[in-house]
Amino acid sequence: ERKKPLVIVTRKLPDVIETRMMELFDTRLSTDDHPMTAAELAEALRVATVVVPTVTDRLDATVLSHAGPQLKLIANFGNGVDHIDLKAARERGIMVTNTPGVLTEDTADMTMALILATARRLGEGERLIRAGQWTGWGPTLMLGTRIWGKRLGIVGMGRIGQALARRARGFGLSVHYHNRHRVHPEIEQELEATYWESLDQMLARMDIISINCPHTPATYHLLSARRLNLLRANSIIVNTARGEVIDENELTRKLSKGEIGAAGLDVFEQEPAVNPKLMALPNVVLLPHMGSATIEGRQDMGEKVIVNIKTFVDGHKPPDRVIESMF
Ligand code: 8YV
Repeated sequence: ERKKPLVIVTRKLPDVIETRMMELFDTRLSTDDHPMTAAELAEALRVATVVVPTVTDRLDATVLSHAGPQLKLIANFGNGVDHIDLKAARERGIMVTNTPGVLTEDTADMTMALILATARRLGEGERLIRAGQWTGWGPTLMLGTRIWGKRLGIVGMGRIGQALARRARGFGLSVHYHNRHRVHPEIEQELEATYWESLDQMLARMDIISINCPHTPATYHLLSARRLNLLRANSIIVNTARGEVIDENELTRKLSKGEIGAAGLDVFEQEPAVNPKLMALPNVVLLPHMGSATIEGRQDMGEKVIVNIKTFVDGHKPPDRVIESMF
């Protein structure tokens, strides 16, 4: 019998996924669930045929330079691959796969939840009660902003952006979007979405902005100081994509000065560090990167990872290739 390839998993995954992986491959699981250090990652890359990282594993060119010749596949547990230096991986002939599709609806739900939470001040209301400071109902207590009839601008109209658009229509929002390419006319029609070729022009006219694009060199600080200046003073901005897409310091400054109405953030530039100034602001809802965090979603992601590895081990091309290997 052929020797099973060594698969190293960097973090604790759902039990069913770990069990299945142990059956299928020579799997080394994470014994104590923590983000791997660069040294631990380097060691994993040195010995494994397949590594299964998550967003907390920074696989930059330096770390990847430790990869042994046997390393053939990085099967990422997650969709975003901005923590992996794809160019360095390609140069070393390492294939990279991700888990698209299975976290679309959950992430769109969380985005909608953040829109509602910021507009209707859910965090503030909760904190009021928990602080024992609720003295009773009042006609002007905790007034939020009505979202029905308002304009939502989606930055990045991929799977998640489109799933958000469907939800937003149900809440009576008009849907606008900016994307590198205009989506298919049929989809645009179905979503009743208005395309803005100019991001600047869209930003200046929206009530709510949602970030749903990946973090790439082209989208780093896409919402720069200059662009944040274009937002209306009472606008709401939510981000379930990647912290790096928004200039977080500038966003914090503008929120503090009342130049932006509110923000709902699931992702940050320096996770898990969150700017203390953001934490001090009442009009900000903060979540610890929970966008895709459902029991079902994590299981689906794990199954995707398994299919990618299994297909690869069987000598075929894995379905969710982010880059092609040279082999
Ligand atoms: C995960 C994500 O929580 O898929 C992504 O890009 O950000 C989330 O679904 C995380 O990345 C898993 O590695």
